[in-house]
Amino acid sequence: MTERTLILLKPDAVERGLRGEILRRLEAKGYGIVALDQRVADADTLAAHYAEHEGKPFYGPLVEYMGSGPLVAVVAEGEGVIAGFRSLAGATNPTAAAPGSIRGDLAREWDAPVIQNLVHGSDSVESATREIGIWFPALG
Ligand code: YYY
Ligand code: MG
Repeated sequence: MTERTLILLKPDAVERGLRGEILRRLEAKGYGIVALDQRVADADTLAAHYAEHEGKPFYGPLVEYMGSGPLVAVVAEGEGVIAGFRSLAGATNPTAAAPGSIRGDLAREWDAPVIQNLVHGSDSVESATREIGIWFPALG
């Protein structure tokens, strides 16, 4: 089914100059880019985006880190893109992420905490709809 997903290239992806490499993988797979915007996320946006994680031990460091510098918000589109991008991204923990995945190939745990795992991708149709509405209200 053609669907849309919300992708974030996290501040570590921007700082390390990996935007092109990550977007290359997205496009090479055959997904389309509907919207793309680099910005510094404000606290309200991040609180809404990560509401499901509120109260977890990594929540505070996560939202603080995500607001610490520019990130790139992307809406991608394609057949099965929600699961497909999470497959491209790999497991949350960079050490567990398979070689060939964005996190498996490019993220590392020994000099950065797990919150710096380069990318976010929506995990369901409901999450994607909610998150696209947060980051790109005009598309919501
Ligand atoms: O969807 P995904 O990004 O793979 O993981 P989530 O379970 O939604 O967690 C969001 C974000 O929080 C994750 O990308 C890194 C961070 N995090 C963490 O630092 N430590 C954990 N044990 C779980 C998640
Ligand atoms: Mg998630």
